[in-house]
Amino acid sequence: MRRPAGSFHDAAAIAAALALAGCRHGPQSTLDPAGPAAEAIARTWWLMAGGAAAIWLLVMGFVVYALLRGRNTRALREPQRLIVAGGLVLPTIALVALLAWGTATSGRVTGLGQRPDHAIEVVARQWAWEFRYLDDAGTVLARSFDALYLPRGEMVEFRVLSEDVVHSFWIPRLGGKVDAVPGRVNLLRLRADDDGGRPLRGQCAEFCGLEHTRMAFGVQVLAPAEWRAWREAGGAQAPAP
Ligand SMILES: [Cu+2]
Repeated sequence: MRRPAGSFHDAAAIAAALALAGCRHGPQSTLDPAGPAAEAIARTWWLMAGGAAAIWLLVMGFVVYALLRGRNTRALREPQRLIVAGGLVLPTIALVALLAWGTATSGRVTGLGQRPDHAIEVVARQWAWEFRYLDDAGTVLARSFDALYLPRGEMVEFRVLSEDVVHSFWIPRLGGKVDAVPGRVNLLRLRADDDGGRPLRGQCAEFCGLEHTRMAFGVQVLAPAEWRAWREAGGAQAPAP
């Protein structure tokens, strides 16, 4: 027997599932960062969630106060003060603080100004990912398809391009996303530090056609020496992520 949709039980079950999913940390959880860029994003997320919760509690406090005033409908002595403080000053402070934080964090998220140790060319096409592992001269040493191999603790520059439509390269546990645009090379620098022994997964984050949903790839983080040996061998005996 199905309960009618929208019942309290359904809502409670959905809330519990969401809460559990948040704790369990899937392979694409932005709240389970495995590198500096993702850490900066997660910290911003918690900051915004905390700030939003504080503002919500403040407003709810006012609501409860207003309800408890009961029949005492005496007008505020200076209502303009509340409007100026709550409608102008508070949002201005909150938004300026957020802008400053976001600006200070953006370098960490994009890896701008950081010296990359390696370069990997990311080629997106309907509906697969190709990864080309380059040496310092730009020669392709190894390739992998729908599976990405990274050296732990080393900064990698991803040169992201597309062969057909716009895709988006995203490994939530490592950092932000960057679009793969035909005719352009977009750069993103990411480092995989500690994956905590939990799997990482990347996903195309831009609807790119009917098979878009299957455009995902596993990410395997290897010890640097192991990764180098794998790359030097042409990526032949690739351990499956
Ligand atoms: Cu795609």
